[in-house]
Amino acid sequence: MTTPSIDSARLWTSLTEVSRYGATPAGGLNRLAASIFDGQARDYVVAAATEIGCTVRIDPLGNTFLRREGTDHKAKAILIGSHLDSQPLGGKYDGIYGVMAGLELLQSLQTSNSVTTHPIEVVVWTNEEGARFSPAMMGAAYFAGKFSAEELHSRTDVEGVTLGESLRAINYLGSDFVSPDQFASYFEIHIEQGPILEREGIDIGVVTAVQGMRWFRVQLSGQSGHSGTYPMEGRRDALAAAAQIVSGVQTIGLAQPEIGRATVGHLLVTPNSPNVVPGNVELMVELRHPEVLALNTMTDELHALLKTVESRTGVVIEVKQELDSATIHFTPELIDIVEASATASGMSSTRMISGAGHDACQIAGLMPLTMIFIPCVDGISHAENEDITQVWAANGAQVLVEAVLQVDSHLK
Ligand code: HGY
Ligand code: MN
Ligand code: MN
Repeated sequence: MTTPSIDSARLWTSLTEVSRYGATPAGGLNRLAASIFDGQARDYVVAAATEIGCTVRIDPLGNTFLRREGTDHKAKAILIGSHLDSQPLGGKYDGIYGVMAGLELLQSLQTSNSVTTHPIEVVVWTNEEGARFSPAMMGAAYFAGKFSAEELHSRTDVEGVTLGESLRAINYLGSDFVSPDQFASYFEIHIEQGPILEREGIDIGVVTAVQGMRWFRVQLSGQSGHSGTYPMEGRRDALAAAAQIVSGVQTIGLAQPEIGRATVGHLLVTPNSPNVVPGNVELMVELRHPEVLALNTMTDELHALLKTVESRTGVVIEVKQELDSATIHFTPELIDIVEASATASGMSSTRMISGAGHDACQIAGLMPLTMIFIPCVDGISHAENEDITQVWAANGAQVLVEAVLQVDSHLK
Protein backbone atom coordinates (compact mmCIF):
# COMPACT_ATOMS: atom_id res chain seq x y z
CA MET A 1 0.00 0.00 0.00
CA THR A 2 1.36 3.44 -0.85
CA THR A 3 1.50 5.71 2.15
CA PRO A 4 -1.41 8.15 2.07
CA SER A 5 -0.44 11.82 2.24
CA ILE A 6 -1.72 13.66 5.25
CA ASP A 7 -3.80 16.78 4.68
CA SER A 8 -1.69 19.65 6.05
CA ALA A 9 -4.53 22.19 5.91
CA ARG A 10 -6.95 19.85 7.72
CA LEU A 11 -4.39 19.19 10.46
CA TRP A 12 -3.65 22.89 10.88
CA THR A 13 -7.36 23.69 11.01
CA SER A 14 -7.97 21.07 13.68
CA LEU A 15 -5.04 22.37 15.73
CA THR A 16 -6.45 25.89 15.43
CA GLU A 17 -9.99 24.81 16.24
CA VAL A 18 -9.11 22.69 19.29
CA SER A 19 -6.92 25.45 20.73
CA ARG A 20 -10.06 27.61 21.17
CA TYR A 21 -10.94 25.57 24.29
CA GLY A 22 -9.11 27.19 27.19
CA ALA A 23 -7.45 29.82 25.02
CA THR A 24 -5.73 32.62 26.97
CA PRO A 25 -5.68 36.26 25.80
CA ALA A 26 -1.91 36.01 25.23
CA GLY A 27 -2.39 33.16 22.74
CA GLY A 28 -1.65 30.20 24.97
CA LEU A 29 -3.79 27.70 26.83
CA ASN A 30 -5.14 27.34 30.34
CA ARG A 31 -6.73 23.94 29.91
CA LEU A 32 -6.18 22.09 33.20
CA ALA A 33 -6.88 18.38 33.45
CA ALA A 34 -10.60 17.51 33.68
CA SER A 35 -11.64 21.16 33.41
CA ILE A 36 -14.58 22.13 31.23
CA PHE A 37 -12.08 23.22 28.59
CA ASP A 38 -10.45 19.78 28.70
CA GLY A 39 -13.91 18.31 28.25
CA GLN A 40 -14.67 20.56 25.27
CA ALA A 41 -11.36 19.71 23.60
CA ARG A 42 -12.01 16.00 24.09
CA ASP A 43 -15.53 16.38 22.70
CA TYR A 44 -14.06 18.03 19.60
CA VAL A 45 -11.63 15.15 19.00
CA VAL A 46 -14.24 12.47 19.76
CA ALA A 47 -16.70 14.08 17.33
CA ALA A 48 -14.09 14.18 14.56
CA ALA A 49 -13.12 10.55 15.16
CA THR A 50 -16.69 9.23 15.28
CA GLU A 51 -17.41 11.15 12.08
CA ILE A 52 -14.95 8.82 10.29
CA GLY A 53 -16.41 5.72 11.91
CA CYS A 54 -14.13 5.26 14.90
CA THR A 55 -15.48 3.61 18.02
CA VAL A 56 -14.85 5.25 21.39
CA ARG A 57 -13.92 3.74 24.75
CA ILE A 58 -13.44 5.72 27.95
CA ASP A 59 -11.81 4.13 30.98
CA PRO A 60 -12.32 5.04 34.67
CA LEU A 61 -9.56 7.67 34.48
CA GLY A 62 -11.13 9.30 31.43
CA ASN A 63 -8.45 8.00 29.08
CA THR A 64 -10.27 8.14 25.75
CA PHE A 65 -9.48 5.52 23.09
CA LEU A 66 -10.55 6.17 19.47
CA ARG A 67 -10.40 2.98 17.40
CA ARG A 68 -10.29 2.38 13.62
CA GLU A 69 -10.71 -1.30 12.80
CA GLY A 70 -8.21 -3.29 10.76
CA THR A 71 -8.89 -6.36 8.64
CA ASP A 72 -7.83 -8.58 11.55
CA HIS A 73 -10.21 -7.67 14.38
CA LYS A 74 -8.39 -10.03 16.70
CA ALA A 75 -4.97 -8.47 16.08
CA LYS A 76 -3.51 -6.26 18.78
CA ALA A 77 -3.98 -2.59 17.93
CA ILE A 78 -1.24 -0.05 17.24
CA LEU A 79 -1.65 2.73 19.79
CA ILE A 80 -0.85 6.41 19.25
CA GLY A 81 -1.27 8.77 22.17
CA SER A 82 -0.64 12.04 23.95
CA HIS A 83 -2.57 14.58 26.03
CA LEU A 84 -4.92 17.56 25.65
CA ASP A 85 -4.42 19.10 29.10
CA SER A 86 -2.04 22.04 29.44
CA GLN A 87 -0.08 23.92 32.04
CA PRO A 88 -1.95 26.88 33.67
CA LEU A 89 -0.27 29.31 31.26
CA GLY A 90 0.82 26.73 28.73
CA GLY A 91 1.16 26.40 24.99
CA LYS A 92 -1.21 25.20 22.28
CA TYR A 93 0.95 22.31 21.09
CA ASP A 94 2.50 20.43 24.06
CA GLY A 95 0.59 17.14 23.93
CA ILE A 96 -2.18 18.58 21.79
CA TYR A 97 -0.10 18.26 18.63
CA GLY A 98 0.37 14.53 19.31
CA VAL A 99 -3.36 13.92 19.67
CA MET A 100 -4.26 15.94 16.58
CA ALA A 101 -1.52 14.28 14.50
CA GLY A 102 -2.99 10.94 15.58
CA LEU A 103 -6.45 12.10 14.53
CA GLU A 104 -5.02 13.26 11.18
CA LEU A 105 -3.51 9.80 10.71
CA LEU A 106 -6.96 8.22 11.17
CA GLN A 107 -8.54 10.78 8.83
CA SER A 108 -5.86 10.23 6.18
CA LEU A 109 -6.36 6.47 6.31
CA GLN A 110 -10.11 6.99 5.97
CA THR A 111 -10.06 9.50 3.13
CA SER A 112 -7.58 7.38 1.18
CA ASN A 113 -9.63 4.22 1.85
CA SER A 114 -6.49 2.65 3.24
CA VAL A 115 -6.81 -0.67 4.95
CA THR A 116 -4.56 -1.80 7.78
CA THR A 117 -4.26 -5.29 9.16
CA HIS A 118 -4.10 -4.09 12.76
CA PRO A 119 -6.66 -1.85 14.39
CA ILE A 120 -5.25 1.62 15.00
CA GLU A 121 -6.17 3.48 18.20
CA VAL A 122 -5.53 7.07 19.23
CA VAL A 123 -5.67 7.70 22.98
CA VAL A 124 -6.13 10.98 24.84
CA TRP A 125 -4.39 10.43 28.19
CA THR A 126 -5.87 12.19 31.22
CA ASN A 127 -3.76 14.64 33.23
CA GLU A 128 -0.32 14.32 31.69
CA GLU A 129 0.83 17.66 33.09
CA GLY A 130 0.05 17.10 36.74
CA ALA A 131 -0.49 20.86 37.12
CA ARG A 132 -3.93 20.50 38.77
CA PHE A 133 -3.83 16.97 40.20
CA SER A 134 -0.61 15.18 41.18
CA PRO A 135 1.17 13.19 39.88
CA ALA A 136 1.87 13.99 36.25
CA MET A 137 1.29 11.35 33.56
CA MET A 138 -1.56 10.11 35.75
CA GLY A 139 -3.90 8.64 33.14
CA ALA A 140 -1.14 6.65 31.50
CA ALA A 141 0.07 5.49 34.92
CA TYR A 142 -3.44 4.19 35.67
CA PHE A 143 -3.50 2.37 32.33
CA ALA A 144 -0.17 0.81 33.31
CA GLY A 145 -1.72 -0.45 36.56
CA LYS A 146 0.40 1.77 38.83
CA PHE A 147 -2.54 3.27 40.72
CA SER A 148 -6.16 2.27 41.40
CA ALA A 149 -8.94 4.45 39.99
CA GLU A 150 -10.31 5.05 43.50
CA GLU A 151 -6.97 6.41 44.71
CA LEU A 152 -6.65 8.80 41.78
CA HIS A 153 -10.31 9.86 41.80
CA SER A 154 -9.79 11.12 45.35
CA ARG A 155 -6.84 13.38 44.44
CA THR A 156 -7.80 17.01 44.94
CA ASP A 157 -6.79 20.30 43.37
CA VAL A 158 -5.91 23.42 45.40
CA GLU A 159 -9.64 24.18 45.75
CA GLY A 160 -10.30 20.71 47.18
CA VAL A 161 -12.17 19.51 44.08
CA THR A 162 -11.50 15.82 43.35
CA LEU A 163 -10.46 14.38 40.03
CA GLY A 164 -13.41 11.96 40.16
CA GLU A 165 -16.03 14.69 40.43
CA SER A 166 -14.25 16.72 37.75
CA LEU A 167 -14.26 13.81 35.29
CA ARG A 168 -17.93 13.16 36.05
CA ALA A 169 -18.74 16.83 35.42
CA ILE A 170 -17.26 16.65 31.91
CA ASN A 171 -18.75 13.18 31.20
CA TYR A 172 -15.39 11.44 30.98
CA LEU A 173 -15.70 9.23 34.06
CA GLY A 174 -15.78 6.07 31.96
CA SER A 175 -16.15 2.40 32.80
CA ASP A 176 -14.61 0.67 29.77
CA PHE A 177 -11.86 -1.80 30.58
CA VAL A 178 -8.84 -1.11 28.38
CA SER A 179 -5.61 -2.91 29.13
CA PRO A 180 -2.06 -2.85 27.73
CA ASP A 181 -2.31 -6.43 26.42
CA GLN A 182 -4.78 -5.22 23.79
CA PHE A 183 -1.97 -3.34 22.03
CA ALA A 184 1.03 -4.27 19.90
CA SER A 185 3.05 -1.06 20.09
CA TYR A 186 2.88 2.61 21.09
CA PHE A 187 3.89 5.78 19.28
CA GLU A 188 3.84 9.30 20.70
CA ILE A 189 4.61 12.32 18.56
CA HIS A 190 5.36 15.56 20.39
CA ILE A 191 6.98 18.96 20.04
CA GLU A 192 10.62 18.81 21.14
CA GLN A 193 10.19 21.43 23.90
CA GLY A 194 13.85 22.31 23.31
CA PRO A 195 15.89 24.25 20.73
CA ILE A 196 17.94 21.55 18.98
CA LEU A 197 15.85 20.66 15.91
CA GLU A 198 15.05 24.23 14.97
CA ARG A 199 18.61 25.42 15.62
CA GLU A 200 20.13 22.60 13.50
CA GLY A 201 17.44 22.88 10.80
CA ILE A 202 16.43 19.23 11.25
CA ASP A 203 12.88 18.10 10.44
CA ILE A 204 12.40 15.13 12.78
CA GLY A 205 13.70 14.08 16.21
CA VAL A 206 14.13 10.29 16.50
CA VAL A 207 13.73 9.97 20.26
CA THR A 208 15.76 7.17 21.86
CA ALA A 209 15.10 7.79 25.57
CA VAL A 210 13.44 10.05 28.15
CA GLN A 211 15.38 11.22 31.18
CA GLY A 212 14.30 10.23 34.69
CA MET A 213 12.13 12.56 36.78
CA ARG A 214 11.20 12.64 40.47
CA TRP A 215 8.66 14.87 42.32
CA PHE A 216 8.77 15.58 46.07
CA ARG A 217 6.02 17.42 47.98
CA VAL A 218 7.58 19.33 50.92
CA GLN A 219 5.46 20.65 53.81
CA LEU A 220 7.02 23.28 56.10
CA SER A 221 5.35 23.95 59.47
CA GLY A 222 6.61 26.92 61.49
CA GLN A 223 4.81 29.48 63.60
CA SER A 224 2.76 32.30 62.16
CA GLY A 225 2.63 35.55 64.08
CA HIS A 226 2.21 39.30 64.01
CA SER A 227 4.92 40.68 61.72
CA GLY A 228 5.20 43.80 63.90
CA THR A 229 5.62 42.14 67.24
CA TYR A 230 7.01 38.63 66.64
CA PRO A 231 10.76 39.05 67.44
CA MET A 232 13.21 38.18 64.65
CA GLU A 233 15.19 36.06 67.12
CA GLY A 234 13.55 32.64 67.43
CA ARG A 235 11.08 33.11 64.62
CA ARG A 236 10.02 29.91 62.89
CA ASP A 237 9.24 31.55 59.58
CA ALA A 238 8.17 28.82 57.11
CA LEU A 239 8.73 31.02 54.04
CA ALA A 240 12.23 32.06 55.12
CA ALA A 241 13.02 28.36 55.54
CA ALA A 242 11.46 27.59 52.15
CA ALA A 243 13.65 30.26 50.56
CA GLN A 244 16.72 28.37 51.79
CA ILE A 245 15.34 25.20 50.20
CA VAL A 246 14.65 26.95 46.88
CA SER A 247 18.20 28.23 46.64
CA GLY A 248 19.60 24.89 47.80
CA VAL A 249 17.66 23.10 45.06
CA GLN A 250 19.16 25.53 42.55
CA THR A 251 22.63 24.53 43.80
CA ILE A 252 21.80 20.82 43.39
CA GLY A 253 20.81 21.43 39.76
CA LEU A 254 23.84 23.58 38.97
CA ALA A 255 26.10 20.88 40.39
CA GLN A 256 24.95 18.56 37.56
CA PRO A 257 26.63 20.22 34.58
CA GLU A 258 24.78 20.24 31.25
CA ILE A 259 21.90 17.85 31.60
CA GLY A 260 20.64 17.64 35.23
CA ARG A 261 17.67 19.77 36.24
CA ALA A 262 16.36 20.78 39.69
CA THR A 263 13.33 23.03 40.06
CA VAL A 264 10.88 24.37 42.61
CA GLY A 265 7.89 25.34 40.47
CA HIS A 266 5.04 25.21 42.96
CA LEU A 267 4.89 27.07 46.26
CA LEU A 268 1.88 27.83 48.49
CA VAL A 269 2.22 30.23 51.46
CA THR A 270 -0.25 30.21 54.39
CA PRO A 271 -1.77 32.59 55.39
CA ASN A 272 -0.07 34.60 52.60
CA SER A 273 -0.79 37.96 54.21
CA PRO A 274 1.69 40.89 54.16
CA ASN A 275 1.62 41.43 57.94
CA VAL A 276 1.70 37.82 59.09
CA VAL A 277 4.87 35.75 59.52
CA PRO A 278 4.15 32.70 57.33
CA GLY A 279 3.41 29.66 59.44
CA ASN A 280 3.10 27.09 56.66
CA VAL A 281 4.49 26.56 53.20
CA GLU A 282 3.99 23.76 50.70
CA LEU A 283 6.42 23.41 47.81
CA MET A 284 7.18 20.83 45.13
CA VAL A 285 10.73 19.88 44.18
CA GLU A 286 11.40 18.28 40.81
CA LEU A 287 14.71 16.54 39.96
CA ARG A 288 15.62 15.23 36.49
CA HIS A 289 18.63 13.39 35.06
CA PRO A 290 19.13 10.63 32.46
CA GLU A 291 21.49 8.67 34.71
CA VAL A 292 19.87 6.97 37.70
CA LEU A 293 23.05 7.25 39.83
CA ALA A 294 23.17 11.01 39.31
CA LEU A 295 19.44 11.22 40.09
CA ASN A 296 20.09 9.26 43.29
CA THR A 297 22.87 11.70 44.24
CA MET A 298 20.56 14.65 43.64
CA THR A 299 17.89 12.94 45.76
CA ASP A 300 20.33 12.35 48.62
CA GLU A 301 21.46 15.99 48.40
CA LEU A 302 17.83 17.11 48.60
CA HIS A 303 17.15 15.06 51.73
CA ALA A 304 20.35 16.39 53.33
CA LEU A 305 19.32 19.96 52.45
CA LEU A 306 15.90 19.52 54.08
CA LYS A 307 17.49 18.16 57.27
CA THR A 308 19.97 21.04 57.43
CA VAL A 309 17.28 23.71 56.94
CA GLU A 310 15.04 22.04 59.54
CA SER A 311 17.79 22.01 62.18
CA ARG A 312 18.89 25.54 61.31
CA THR A 313 15.42 27.11 61.45
CA GLY A 314 13.38 24.95 63.82
CA VAL A 315 10.71 24.75 61.11
CA VAL A 316 9.34 21.19 60.85
CA ILE A 317 9.91 19.85 57.34
CA GLU A 318 8.13 16.78 55.94
CA VAL A 319 8.73 15.37 52.48
CA LYS A 320 6.78 12.82 50.40
CA GLN A 321 7.94 11.50 47.05
CA GLU A 322 4.99 11.64 44.63
CA LEU A 323 6.52 10.67 41.31
CA ASP A 324 9.39 8.42 40.29
CA SER A 325 9.56 8.20 36.51
CA ALA A 326 12.68 6.23 35.67
CA THR A 327 14.81 6.96 32.63
CA ILE A 328 13.33 4.91 29.85
CA HIS A 329 14.89 3.65 26.65
CA PHE A 330 12.69 3.19 23.61
CA THR A 331 12.50 0.07 21.46
CA PRO A 332 15.42 -0.13 18.98
CA GLU A 333 13.35 -1.65 16.17
CA LEU A 334 10.79 1.15 16.40
CA ILE A 335 13.51 3.79 16.64
CA ASP A 336 14.95 2.39 13.38
CA ILE A 337 11.49 2.44 11.79
CA VAL A 338 10.97 6.11 12.70
CA GLU A 339 14.40 7.00 11.30
CA ALA A 340 13.70 5.08 8.08
CA SER A 341 10.24 6.66 7.84
CA ALA A 342 11.72 10.16 8.06
CA THR A 343 14.10 9.30 5.25
CA ALA A 344 11.35 7.68 3.18
CA SER A 345 9.31 10.86 3.66
CA GLY A 346 12.22 12.95 2.40
CA MET A 347 13.05 14.48 5.78
CA SER A 348 16.23 14.98 7.78
CA SER A 349 16.36 13.48 11.26
CA THR A 350 18.60 13.12 14.29
CA ARG A 351 18.52 10.82 17.32
CA MET A 352 18.00 12.52 20.65
CA ILE A 353 17.04 12.11 24.33
CA SER A 354 13.92 13.85 25.66
CA GLY A 355 14.48 16.26 28.54
CA ALA A 356 10.72 16.49 29.06
CA GLY A 357 8.64 13.67 30.49
CA HIS A 358 5.80 12.15 28.48
CA ASP A 359 2.95 9.67 28.82
CA ALA A 360 5.22 7.26 26.96
CA CYS A 361 7.27 7.01 30.18
CA GLN A 362 4.40 5.12 31.78
CA ILE A 363 3.91 2.82 28.79
CA ALA A 364 7.53 1.64 28.82
CA GLY A 365 7.82 -2.03 29.65
CA LEU A 366 4.25 -2.76 28.60
CA MET A 367 4.80 -2.91 24.83
CA PRO A 368 7.33 -1.83 22.18
CA LEU A 369 7.27 1.96 21.98
CA THR A 370 8.98 5.05 20.72
CA MET A 371 8.52 8.80 20.17
CA ILE A 372 8.87 11.27 17.34
CA PHE A 373 9.72 14.96 17.82
CA ILE A 374 9.05 18.00 15.65
CA PRO A 375 10.77 21.35 16.18
CA CYS A 376 9.22 24.19 18.19
CA VAL A 377 10.05 27.88 17.93
CA ASP A 378 13.08 28.85 20.06
CA GLY A 379 12.56 25.62 22.00
CA ILE A 380 9.91 27.38 24.09
CA SER A 381 7.30 25.24 25.88
CA HIS A 382 5.17 25.37 29.06
CA ALA A 383 4.66 29.01 28.08
CA GLU A 384 1.91 30.86 26.21
CA ASN A 385 4.18 31.73 23.29
CA GLU A 386 4.96 28.07 22.52
CA ASP A 387 4.79 27.85 18.72
CA ILE A 388 5.31 25.56 15.70
CA THR A 389 4.88 25.98 11.95
CA GLN A 390 2.32 24.28 9.71
CA VAL A 391 5.15 22.63 7.77
CA TRP A 392 6.68 21.13 10.94
CA ALA A 393 3.23 19.89 11.99
CA ALA A 394 2.63 18.27 8.60
CA ASN A 395 6.13 16.75 8.41
CA GLY A 396 5.70 15.02 11.74
CA ALA A 397 2.25 13.68 10.91
CA GLN A 398 3.51 12.29 7.60
CA VAL A 399 6.36 10.45 9.31
CA LEU A 400 3.91 9.11 11.90
CA VAL A 401 1.70 7.67 9.15
CA GLU A 402 4.72 6.13 7.42
CA ALA A 403 6.05 4.59 10.63
CA VAL A 404 2.69 3.21 11.77
CA LEU A 405 2.04 1.62 8.36
CA GLN A 406 5.53 0.10 8.40
CA VAL A 407 4.79 -1.45 11.80
CA ASP A 408 1.37 -2.60 10.57
CA SER A 409 2.94 -4.46 7.65
CA HIS A 410 5.95 -5.82 9.60
CA LEU A 411 4.11 -6.96 12.73
CA LYS A 412 3.10 -10.62 12.74
O1 HGY B 1 6.92 17.94 32.82
C1 HGY B 1 7.10 17.41 31.72
O2 HGY B 1 8.22 17.03 31.40
C2 HGY B 1 5.98 17.25 30.74
O3 HGY B 1 6.07 18.24 29.75
N1 HGY B 1 4.69 17.35 31.39
MN1 MN C 1 3.56 16.96 26.89
MN1 MN D 1 4.10 19.45 29.29
